[in-house]
Amino acid sequence: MSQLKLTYFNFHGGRAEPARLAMHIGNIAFEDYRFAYADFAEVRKSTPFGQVPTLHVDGVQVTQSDAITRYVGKLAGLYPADPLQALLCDEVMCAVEDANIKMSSTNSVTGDALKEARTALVNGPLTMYLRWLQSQLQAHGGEYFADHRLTIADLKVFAYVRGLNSGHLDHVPTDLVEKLAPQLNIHMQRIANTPAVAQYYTKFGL
Ligand SMILES: N[C@@H](CCC(=O)N[C@@H](CS)C(=O)NCC(=O)O)C(=O)O
Repeated sequence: MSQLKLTYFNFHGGRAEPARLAMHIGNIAFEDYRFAYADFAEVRKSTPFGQVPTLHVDGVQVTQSDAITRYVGKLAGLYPADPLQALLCDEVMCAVEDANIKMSSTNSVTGDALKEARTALVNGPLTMYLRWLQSQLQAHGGEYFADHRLTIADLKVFAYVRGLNSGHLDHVPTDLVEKLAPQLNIHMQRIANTPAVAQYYTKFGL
């Protein structure tokens, strides 16, 4: 088995959370290297794009969160073997990543401009993505996004919905998901209650 080291911020969310969860669920040993936000300026110097997460595989550094999640998802048995189910899984992950990028574009905005940008995001793209995700979930049986079982698409949406509900994103109402796409909260709870996921957060006292 390759030696794996995942580098990301020291919080339970964001772009590395699906990979962390996948490796925990799949019993894949890895170094979970977490750093404080204050250390980001230093850490980013060692990454090709000044971004995290990165994954070192036997010392070779790899970027791009979804590529990393897909790789560890395959190791963990959480990625569909069937090409069509893999396509559906990827589609959901890419849509969430597009939504992440739109949110990231507002991160450096402050004051009234932030309120305006986030409100426009909530009423436009976020509404669209959340409704679409809910419709995808329902179209594929209502429990999981692809393959009729837990895949990395579920882990990606789980981390995304938790982030939106968290109250850490200024001007994103914490009841947004509940109002627009309540099935996604039910899905989030289903994933949270999956024994390996529940055990993972218990380990951190959450
Ligand atoms: N496409 C990259 C984007 C990574 C990314 O934007 N990461 C954020 C943290 S979640 C970051 O490092 N931002 C700093 C920057 O882009 O300058 C991926 O999916 O890994």
